[in-house]
Amino acid sequence: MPPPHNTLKPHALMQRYSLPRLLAHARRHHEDWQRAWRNPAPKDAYDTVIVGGGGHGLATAYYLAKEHGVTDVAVIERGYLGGGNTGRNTTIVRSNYLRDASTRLYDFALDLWRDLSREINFNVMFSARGVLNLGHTLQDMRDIERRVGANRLNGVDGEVLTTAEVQRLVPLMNCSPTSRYPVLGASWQPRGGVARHDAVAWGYARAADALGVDLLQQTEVVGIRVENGAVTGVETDLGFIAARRVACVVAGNSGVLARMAGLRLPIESRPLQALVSEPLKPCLDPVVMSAAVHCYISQSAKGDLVIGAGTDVYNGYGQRGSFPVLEHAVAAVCELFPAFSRVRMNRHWGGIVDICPDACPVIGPSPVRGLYFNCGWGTGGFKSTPGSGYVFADTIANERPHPLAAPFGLDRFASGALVDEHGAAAVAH
Ligand code: FAD
Ligand code: PYC
Repeated sequence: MPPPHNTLKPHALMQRYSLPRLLAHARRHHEDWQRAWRNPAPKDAYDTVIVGGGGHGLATAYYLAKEHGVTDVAVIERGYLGGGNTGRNTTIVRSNYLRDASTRLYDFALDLWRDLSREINFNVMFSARGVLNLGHTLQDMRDIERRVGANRLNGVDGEVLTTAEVQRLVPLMNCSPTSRYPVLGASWQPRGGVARHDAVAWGYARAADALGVDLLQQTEVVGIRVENGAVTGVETDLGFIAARRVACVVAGNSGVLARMAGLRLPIESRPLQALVSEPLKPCLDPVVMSAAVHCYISQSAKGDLVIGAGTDVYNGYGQRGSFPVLEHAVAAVCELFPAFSRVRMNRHWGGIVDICPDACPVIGPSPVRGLYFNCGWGTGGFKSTPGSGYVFADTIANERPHPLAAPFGLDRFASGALVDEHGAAAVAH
């Protein structure tokens, strides 16, 4: 362990933590760890196959087993669990959407977040530190008032704050009336916050495994077999796995999976980037989002600033984004928080987000019998992980849409009953 205040000189620190000593330490203290989940060989057939081992796929598997007793389930993940958008997002959780259908869905998820650590016996570090959505123009403020009003009608917490109230919550923010886009106020959702994203994947994985779900990592689905209009299983790089039901939960790869079954989804896949700074002492308590200056920022429990950007303007499947988008987000952070201009950035990365024309998800059956899709969460699906898994599991088990999922079927793109949430998505795309 390091001495309490690191009083050692750099060369003494180097000696104390030299590579051989670190390796010896690792050997001594990392022995006999139990596996968090089994590493089973794939069976020839399952009742239900879930493609995609992100938070949504794992949560779906957990609730299928826990709530519906469906345990003959495999989650097939081509990489490692949580290695997609689940482990790449900026961890913001809130439910302040505009439309009734989406507000209810996200608020159902928010309720599940509050007890999730206990539910799955894994600390997901949900921290309800509150979420601010800043307004910089009169139109922003009108939209904020409308959205907070709509939230309250749905029983969702929300307040409209003045500039002075925002400044009290975030003393470091530049709220000067002479700034380029002055902060005129904000919406404030106190129950919103952040959670530790990879813990969510690990927690659901361990809990699902304990209920008998097979987690098959490093296994890629390369085809979907359909006979007489019904799904019969998936082709993987390890061979065919039969299944009565197949649920695709693959975020930015949803279009690719749909094509394997001869379907086209109204989804575009785009890179979305984020970055983290070096750790700082606590200086930013709530989550701050600005759709106008355009950045979102929070401080993690470890102290680093977690910063997000807009999507790239082109479609793509690379888990990296373009430099101008990143530069724009960092410029926005410096504009809102001049003190952060001296903070060094440690890492940045990208994920592939799946965006529907109305910025809302697809949860439900497809025209192929037994084939389900949960996708289109775009830039905002982390917050819904528990709720999405819960309602999707219910939809699959009962072979009809859960009432909260019903407005989010694929049929809305034919009927025209879209649920436009571009404003509340709060991320430029
Ligand atoms: P993923 O976690 O992407 O899981 C899908 C999995 O499917 C992947 O692991 C992938 O490897 C696997 N897969 C794909 N194809 C195959 C195949 N053929 N065979 C087998 N497996 C396959 N949302 C918020 O609510 N708040 C935020 O602050 C936020 N910030 C974000 C910031 C960034 C930079 C990004 C990229 C996203 C952000 N999001 C946010 C969105 C959120 O991360 C996603 O909506 C959510 O995590 C999607 O979860 P998922 O389980 O559906 O997808
Ligand atoms: O949906 O709240 C959100 C969000 C924040 C950052 C990316 N998405």
